[in-house]
Parts: sequence; C-alpha cells; structure tokens
Amino acid sequence: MGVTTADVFDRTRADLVERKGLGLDGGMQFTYRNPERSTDPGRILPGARALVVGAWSYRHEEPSSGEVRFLPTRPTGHVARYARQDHYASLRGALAVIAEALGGHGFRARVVCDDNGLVDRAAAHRAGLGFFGKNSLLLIPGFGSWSVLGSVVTDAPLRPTAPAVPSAHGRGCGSCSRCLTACPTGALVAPGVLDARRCLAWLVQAPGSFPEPYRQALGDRIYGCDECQQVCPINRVADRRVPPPPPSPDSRSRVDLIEILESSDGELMAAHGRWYIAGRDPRYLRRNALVALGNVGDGTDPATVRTLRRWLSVDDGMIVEHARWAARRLGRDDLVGTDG
Ligand code: B12
Ligand code: SF4
Ligand code: SF4
Repeated sequence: MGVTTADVFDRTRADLVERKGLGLDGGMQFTYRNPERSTDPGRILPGARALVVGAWSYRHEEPSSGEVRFLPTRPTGHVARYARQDHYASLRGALAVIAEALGGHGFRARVVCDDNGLVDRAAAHRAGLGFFGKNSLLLIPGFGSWSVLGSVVTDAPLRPTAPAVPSAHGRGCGSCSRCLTACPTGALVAPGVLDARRCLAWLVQAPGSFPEPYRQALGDRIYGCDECQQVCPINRVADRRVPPPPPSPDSRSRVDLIEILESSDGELMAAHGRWYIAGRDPRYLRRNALVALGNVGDGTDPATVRTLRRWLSVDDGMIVEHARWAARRLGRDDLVGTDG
C-alpha cells in the first residue's frame, strides 16, 4: 500500500491523448474514453485530497502439467494468471475495509479498481508502490509485476508515501529489453508503449473478427496474455527470493476448448462471465476458442471435426469465418467446401 495526493495525473493524461491520437488505443474505451476524467481523482470524489493505493498479488505457482481433469487428447486453452480467480474482488474487499475505516473517522471515501474512472498504474506509481517496466506494467520491488491495483479516493488529508524509485520511468529495467523482443506480436512498440491493435490481451477482448495476421501468434491462449511478464527477470528473481504459494484449488489455468465450443450461451457466461468479453457476447469466447483450436487441435480427432462441422454451418458469418480458418489450419480444407 501507498498514499499519494489527489492531484491530476498530467503526464498520464498527455500519454493517453497522444496514444489515442496515434491510434495505439486500438478502439479501446476504458480509461481512453475520457482522459480528463480518468486522470482526475476529483471527478470520482469532489474535494478528494488523497489516494490510498493497494496492490494485490496474484503470484502463484504455475500448476504442473498434470491437470488431470482433462483427457490428454483434448485440446486446451491457456488462461492468463490474473484471470484465473477474481483477484479484483479480493482487492476491492480489502480497499473497502480502508474506505469504511476512513468513513468511521468522518471522511468520505470511494473505492476504484479496474474501472474506467482512474488510471490505476499512475496512482500506484505516484504512491511509490513501484516503477514502470518496459512492458508498461508496474513492477513492485521484491515482488515483480504479478499484481492488480486499485485505490481508495478520500477527502482525508493523508500524508503521501515516498516514491519507490525516485525518478520513475524505465529505471529498474536497466539494459534489459526481454519483454520487447518476447512479445509474440511486437505490440511493445517502444519501452513502456503498447500498441493495443497488436496486443493479444486486447485482441481476445475486442469485438469483431480476430485479426488474421495475429491468429497464429495467439497460440493456445483463450483469455489474456502473460508473455511479457513471464520472461521478466525481475519476476523470476522475486520467485526465487520468495517462492510463490501454490495455486488455489478453484483457479483454472486451462480450459477445455471443445467444451467451450459445445457450451450454450448461458453455460459460457455462467463459467466465464467474470472475464471482460466485448458486449458480454459469448460468441467472442467461441471465436477465441476456434482460433486456439486451429493452433493446437488435431484435424483427425473426431470431437474436433464434429465441433468444426457444427460451427462451419451456423448462420453467423464471423463465427463461420473463424471455423474455416481453424479447419484449414488443421489441414481440413475438405470440411470448408468450395465456396469458402
Ligand atoms: C486499457 C488496459 C489494458 C489494455 C492496454 C494496456 C496498456 N499498456 O495500456 C490491454 C487490454 C492491452 C491490457 C492488457 C493487460 N492488462 Co490491463 N488495463 C488497462 C486499464 C483499464 C487502463 C490502462 C491505461 O490507462 N493505459 C494507458 C497508458 C497511458 O498507461 P500505461 O500503459 O500504464 O502507460 C504508462 C507507461 O507507458 C509509462 N511510460 C510512459 N513513457 C514511458 C517510457 C518508459 C521507458 C517506461 C518504462 C514507461 C513509460 O507512463 C505511462 C502512464 O503515463 C487498466 C486499469 C485501469 N483502470 O487503470 C488495466 C491494467 C493496466 N491492466 C492490468 C493487467 C494485469 C493487464 C495484463 C497483465 C492482463 C493479461 N495478462 O492479459 C495485460 C498486460 C499487457 C501490458 N503489457 O500492459 C493491471 C496492471 C497491473 C500492473 N501490475 O501493472 C491494471 C492496472 C488493472 C488493475 N487494476 O490491476 N490492459
Ligand atoms: S500482453 Fe502479450 S501481446 Fe500484449 S504486449 Fe504483453 S506479450 Fe505482447
Ligand atoms: S523483461 Fe526486462 S525490460 Fe521488460 S519489464 Fe522486465 S526487466 Fe524491464
């Protein structure tokens, strides 16, 4: 935890406007929708004087490959670490305790965490929780980047904590640039600058067709992308220093792709509705599953062929197009027919 003032985040505002102007937002809304608002804590709570910023670690051991609940022949999709459990709910709960305590002292307080109201990383950075890595994530000294962030905005006159790294940007990475080269789509176009049009973490959430040039790069991912954190030596050193706890039993790092493709809308939303899915439209989960299936499936497997046949014949152009791509990628042009 750290504390900072409720001053406007000028630099972040300028970055948002500039990146939007360059098209790097890739049509995302979130904090980009209204930079004036998302960089001014006073818009969340008029009269705000301070932010109490919290980081909640989701650092856990990777489950061993023996996730026995899947048959070895079933193709599976990878879920990014932050999305395996509702870590935002845990952080919000913790911040709510602080907000309540401030309320008990007669102050007003509001919790913001991963909504469109505030750029959480800017708040965490200024509160001294860590520094920006070249992958644009906030790295916490000794813990690395596997954390989610949120704030309590309050009118209590709290004293700010000291910065973690006195003069900010880039320090801490030194000459390392592994995340820039490891990104499967080259989405980190400069240190600390992400082009959402190429970032797999955005493309799995974005509406519409999954851009063809990045489909192979998606690999087996179904939601989120961890590559630029996975390769980070600061995360590795943190893991060696304090080994991460085992994953909780209800956290799922993999999902069965055929099961996703055989589920009804209701079943999909019940299982994965916590994820950000454009328009809360389960078709986009099927779209992602088809691309992943095309990348890691087996064109001779009867269950895979059955599911491809099903989605090749629906009355939904977007889904049919992804099913065609998957069938071709699995060497099953014969399923596609001559007009595809
Ligand atoms: C939009 C968004 C996305 C977008 C765009 C991400 C981005 N880099 O902008 C997409 C969908 C791609 C995305 C992906 C992910 N996200 Co996201 N996302 C957000 C959201 C909603 C807003 C972020 C934002 O406003 N970005 C705008 C730009 C201007 O800010 P920035 O990227 O932080 O840029 C700073 C740096 O570039 C730095 N900077 C500027 N110049 C330079 C130069 C150098 C050399 C350096 C080093 C830095 C630097 O200053 C900028 C700020 O002024 C926040 C939640 C929130 N409300 O804040 C979560 C958030 C950033 N996401 C989060 C997470 C966990 C992820 C993923 C890891 C999820 C996943 N596994 O798939 C990936 C990581 C991808 C990545 N490399 O960033 C966490 C990050 C936690 C952390 N420790 O940093 C947040 C804070 C959510 C939360 N509340 O915890 N996300
Ligand atoms: S989340 Fe994945 S695609 Fe996006 S910048 Fe990081 S490595 Fe690249
Ligand atoms: S991989 Fe290297 S450059 Fe990227 S955030 Fe980690 S230390 Fe910084």
